[in-house]
Amino acid sequence: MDDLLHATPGVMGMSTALRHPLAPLTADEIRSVMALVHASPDFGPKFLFETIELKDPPRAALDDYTAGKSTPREARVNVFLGDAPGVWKLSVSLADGAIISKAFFQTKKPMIQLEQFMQIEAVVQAHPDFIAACAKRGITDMSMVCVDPWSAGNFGFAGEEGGYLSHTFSWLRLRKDENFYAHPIEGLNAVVDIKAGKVIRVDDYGITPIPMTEINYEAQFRTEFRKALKPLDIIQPEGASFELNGNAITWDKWSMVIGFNAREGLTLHDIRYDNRPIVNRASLAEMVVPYGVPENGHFRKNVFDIGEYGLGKLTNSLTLGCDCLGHIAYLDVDLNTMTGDIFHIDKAICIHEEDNGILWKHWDFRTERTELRRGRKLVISSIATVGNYEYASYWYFDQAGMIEFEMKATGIINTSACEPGKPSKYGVEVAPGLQGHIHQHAFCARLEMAVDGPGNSFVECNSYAEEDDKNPYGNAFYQVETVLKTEQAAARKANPDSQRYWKVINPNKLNHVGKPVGYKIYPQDVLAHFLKPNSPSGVRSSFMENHMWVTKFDPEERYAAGEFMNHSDGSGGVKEFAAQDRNIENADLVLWHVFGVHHQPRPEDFPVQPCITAGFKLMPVGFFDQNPGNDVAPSINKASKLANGSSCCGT
Ligand SMILES: [Cu+2]
Repeated sequence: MDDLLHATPGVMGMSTALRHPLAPLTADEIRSVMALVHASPDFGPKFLFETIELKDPPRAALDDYTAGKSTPREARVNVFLGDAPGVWKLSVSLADGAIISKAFFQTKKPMIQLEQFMQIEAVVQAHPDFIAACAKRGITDMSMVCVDPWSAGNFGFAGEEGGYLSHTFSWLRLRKDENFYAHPIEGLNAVVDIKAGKVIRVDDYGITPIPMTEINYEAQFRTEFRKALKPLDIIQPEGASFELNGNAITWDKWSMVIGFNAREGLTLHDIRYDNRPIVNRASLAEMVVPYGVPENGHFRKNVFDIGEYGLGKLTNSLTLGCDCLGHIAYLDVDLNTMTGDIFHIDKAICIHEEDNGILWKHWDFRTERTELRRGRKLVISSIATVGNYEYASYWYFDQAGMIEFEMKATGIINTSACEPGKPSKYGVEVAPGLQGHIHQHAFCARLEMAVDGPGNSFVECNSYAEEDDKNPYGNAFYQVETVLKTEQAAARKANPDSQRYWKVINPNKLNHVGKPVGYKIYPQDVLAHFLKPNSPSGVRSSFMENHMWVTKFDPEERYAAGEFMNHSDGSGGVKEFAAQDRNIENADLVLWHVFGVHHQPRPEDFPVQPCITAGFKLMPVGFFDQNPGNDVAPSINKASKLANGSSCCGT
């Protein structure tokens, strides 16, 4: 390869012998990548790091690992300069200590980095026009002005061409630790050139009084609490039932490998039940939060929290007994800082078991015999904070072959000010003079399917009422299954009128009634799409135009809204992938499921929002010959007690 850059002393000979080929890069591996780039004559120490992540190895690496052979590790690396445009995309061989490919994208912009958040606030606080606009609103202490670094989108405004920008919104904190989101500084935005470290424009849309009533959520501001409930302890006297070997986990009949990267956060790999593969790789690959407000600067709020910031880099360090209850295993993660240090997140991924109610039950009314199995689930989770919101991702695995993803959105709604009693048409007054705007949280899960191995097909299932001439009693309805054979045919919306759902089958593996084994996905939390397709935000959010996309697996087709999302023009996303219209019958498939929360804020969402949820389930359909939970052993939980104090079962 022409542009192969040869090894730099000190980064060769890395041991990869014991590392699972799908486990994330170690701190040492990330350090080696950074040293290699900084020592390279083609790059050098002034280069900044956007992301450094494992490049997923080919599937054969798993066989090598099983056979005890190490796998050469590769990293995907995006770098940029602080004083010039563009992003360089590199592949780095960790085994050889060499950059093995590089490509330069002059017009692309790196993601906004966590380290830049406070720099953006500082330059806005110090700008004379912004200070003057604050003074007009009665604000004199600029240290109390909180400036949130929103992404700027791609609106083509004069002066913004080609920039690496933030479009900011501001709030006023009245005293230390007080909830500043109760005091929006309405109608005042700044456009910041992040690399130049300067404000290029202050937009003042006019004054709306700042609501000054304190509405806090921190315990320190509350003098009274409701009577606490009695303790609820999760007791596992023999410990947890899962086994972790590095990032590989086994629990009950499940096995998988837990991954993590700066952009998607938590990823799961090689998900198997009873050693039968189901999903090769599962992640939340993109999300966007479109706000429905044309007023003031709010029309620009259309933020891609994964593609523009990265949920991984914004992941919380979790607290035992708070975020996670019971017998908890944590995984730490290591990422890169922009300038070349390790960014370590302690306790970033939480692994534990939860009681899952009853798995199944039947009482035979003739024999009066009852048979019941209690269910349990494995939970793998992480939580990211993106400005005002928290996104808590939970993957659940039950004992009957079901995989579930649940997103819990919490944190603080994005607020603006209004005249008391007169909220905007596009908002809801959650407190006098304080409103939350209508918006959605649209997520796109990317699922590399491998139902019972390679060679899968995509099937749509619709139910219909029978035609009148075949329906003498008017009760008849039936399901029609249709294999959708191309990417364009498989770009689909949900349809509650036909109870539409989809399944991924393996036509090469038949169950005991001669049908292909499969897994189904029911679109339970779909969103209507309100953005005009050719509008500045609509063109960038085109993945929302369908609830399901299916593409032929290509390891380079990774992100639903495109690879370089910040200031993107809408190109390079799943809509383009599917436009290739490849054949997807008996192929390696990727499902892109779009789901989310339609959020008209409530007064109850302030000052901090109780979790609202959206998700999906992958459920076996003919994958097993019968209920796979039949072999769960009967059990009685001896720690359970009657509420009056006596123990269960008369003992
Ligand atoms: Cu919301």
